[in-house]
Amino acid sequence: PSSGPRDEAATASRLSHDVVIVGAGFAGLNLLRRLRERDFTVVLLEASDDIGGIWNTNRYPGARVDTEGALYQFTDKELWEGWDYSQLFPDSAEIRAYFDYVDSKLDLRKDCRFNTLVTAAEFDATTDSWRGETEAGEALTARFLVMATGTTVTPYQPDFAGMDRYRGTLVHTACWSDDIELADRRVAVIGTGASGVQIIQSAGPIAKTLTVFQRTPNLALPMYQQDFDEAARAEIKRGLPDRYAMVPKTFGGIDYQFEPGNALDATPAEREDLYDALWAKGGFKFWMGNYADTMADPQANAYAYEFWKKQVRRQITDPAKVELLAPTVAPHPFGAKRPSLQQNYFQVMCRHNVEIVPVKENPIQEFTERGIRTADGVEREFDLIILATGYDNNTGAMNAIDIRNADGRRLKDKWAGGVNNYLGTFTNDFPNFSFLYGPQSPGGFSNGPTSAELHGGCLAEFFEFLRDESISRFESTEEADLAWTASIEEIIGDMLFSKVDSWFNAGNIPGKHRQQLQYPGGIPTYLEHWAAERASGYSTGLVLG
Ligand code: N01
Repeated sequence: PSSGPRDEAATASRLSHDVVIVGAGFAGLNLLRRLRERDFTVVLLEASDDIGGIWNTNRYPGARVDTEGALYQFTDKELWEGWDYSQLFPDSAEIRAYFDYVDSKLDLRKDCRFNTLVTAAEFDATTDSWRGETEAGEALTARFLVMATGTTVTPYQPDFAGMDRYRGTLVHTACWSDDIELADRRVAVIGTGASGVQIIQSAGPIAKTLTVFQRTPNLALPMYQQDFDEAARAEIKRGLPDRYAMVPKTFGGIDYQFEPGNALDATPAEREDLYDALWAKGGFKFWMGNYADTMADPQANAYAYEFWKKQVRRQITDPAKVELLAPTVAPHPFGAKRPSLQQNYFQVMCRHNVEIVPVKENPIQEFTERGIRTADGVEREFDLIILATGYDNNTGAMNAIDIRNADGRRLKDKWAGGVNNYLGTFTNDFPNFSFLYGPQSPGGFSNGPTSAELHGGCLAEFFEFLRDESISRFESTEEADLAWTASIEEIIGDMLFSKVDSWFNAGNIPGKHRQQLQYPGGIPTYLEHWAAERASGYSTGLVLG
């Protein structure tokens, strides 16, 4: 509730902006655009030197998106009709070029401030506004603060013994710099998630030696990369309106659905036919286009794993690496960790200059001056060690900022024992504060640009409602936050995602409260929740004042 009568006009004139957005990726830029159209005064603060979010910072060799480029863009005709990606799965440089293109159309950079790290933000209950502080000591005030800080941003670096002793080059994939050479060097990669798979594909063919410290094999799926000529580009463009029309109707905000039937109800021949067809299509279709029970029923999931194993083992040319890369017994339910897309990963892993060290059986004991010693006592020497060890996903970027409510309570402390949000957007006790693509939103389970547009669209509409109704303050109720968390737990309880530690459930970070951090109900259901909230005048899970 509001703290009492106040002079709205006087308060507004004291605020530097209606809205401060933090983060210039798809989510932040989309919201900037949508709020500008509604005549809000908005500034977007970005820690790095340009727009593009993680695509501006992720520059390691091989970094590319694993959503088809056709869907990895904004969906309004004004933008897509003038843009073509050159490949089915564009690389990070081409996605940066896309952001340049968007800016050339929409002039977004003019409302962004780059190299502007937000270090703190505090809510002021007397003015119902936020005061943010930057690293340079600048203060900004706004009615509403929106974190569009991304979900895969804050690098996670395990605490290996002796790391500071190592004299070679040590780099996390998120911190890559262009002067790092792979060619003819003795390279180590720790981690085989999406980042690991991509950098291994780049390093293996050119490094002198490549040693991969693998804890869990990646159940990667075929990418089937394609280069597009002009005719292919034109054909893709013709299909875009229909594909975009599907996006809000699918679980992952993409252009295909899970197969309606269940694997358990299909005959072996029917299953094989569908698996063959999905495999041939490539991309995530074998995951998010598979039988509906694949992510829920252990037997259905086991069928999928057996097929995956059969396909992948055909690509493994070194018999000594078969069990390491495609084990007889599934390392975890297929798809419960986010699979990667691979182009020639298994071939690269089978090269003579590539060694796989299974660190579950033979853990990294310590870093030495020259390299890494494993528990078996063997020291391997490297010129370059690459940490592809992932991120403090979902909450890392927000927790890095000292965000406090009016009583001085820190968001980070509030979330330390578990995250409770409403709609993955609002959290009780933090008025006029919201976030996009973050914890308990469909973020990690959905296509990024889809989430940016649909989730961001809901938030922009909400802000417009507040302004139209002269409402200066909102927050979610504690009951709504708890109910949202409970609904997530209920849905995920029936799925296999919870059977393995991953960044979906914070299990990738030792000591982090383990909890499902993606909304697993799918985009259509998520949008229905927003629609219900809207229909109630935003009075179901929110308190307006
Ligand atoms: O991180 P990850 P990522 N000792 O957490 C291992 C997006 N993305 O950066 O599986 C040894 O998936 C860890 O092992 P385990 C995409 O959404 C997309 O690769 O925990 N190993 C795992 O192998 C993706 O899902 C693209 O047993 C350790 C790896 O490090 C998300 O970002 C490209 C370890 C971490 O994998 C994260 O991907 C890149 C330790 N102490 C990223 N600690 C696209 O293609 C961790 N590991 C779009």
